[in-house]
Amino acid sequence: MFRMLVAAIFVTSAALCVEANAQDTIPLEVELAGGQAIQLSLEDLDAMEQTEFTTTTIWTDGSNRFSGVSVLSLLQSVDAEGTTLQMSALNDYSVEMPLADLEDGAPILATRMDGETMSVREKGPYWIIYPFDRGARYQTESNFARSVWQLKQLKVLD
Ligand SMILES: Nc1nc2c(c(=O)[nH]1)N[C@H]1C(S)=C(S)[C@@H](COP(=O)(O)O)O[C@H]1N2
Ligand SMILES: [Mo]
Repeated sequence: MFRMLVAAIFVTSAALCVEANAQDTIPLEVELAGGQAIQLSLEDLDAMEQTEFTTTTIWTDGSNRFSGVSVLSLLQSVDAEGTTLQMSALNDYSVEMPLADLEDGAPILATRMDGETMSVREKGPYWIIYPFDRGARYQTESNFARSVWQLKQLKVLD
């Protein structure tokens, strides 16, 4: 009986460890217009040029520092060509935007808030964020709709 209990505790804690580490291992999928799909790990994203800004958002309290990769430079680094970017979340929320709307450093694919990775529960592991506090032109309904949290895939369409 005691041995079974110890075994049960061991199995349970092993399962919890897997869950705790899972956020770091959810890859971002980038699919190009030609159909090629690239999987980027957090490590891959960290190896790219980093962009950060501090802003308030309508979903968070106070100011937070968001850091990660500029969506424009991420797509340029994989030679993405097309007209439209489709961004899809783990919950199958999905939104499309013209590639031409991407600016240098806005939005970013945030990998961290205040230097910490975000769990799925905290809208992670990846969150599209605009520098909303930079000006009213960033605080638009379409930018809110493009602020996809729990981001799973970027897909470039022709
Ligand atoms: N993953 C995910 N991101 C999302 C959404 C969603 O349903 N799932 N809704 C979007 C839309 S349409 C808007 S307007 C805002 C909605 O934020 P709210 O639900 O806090 O109003 O987040 C955007 N990001
Ligand atoms: Mo929305």
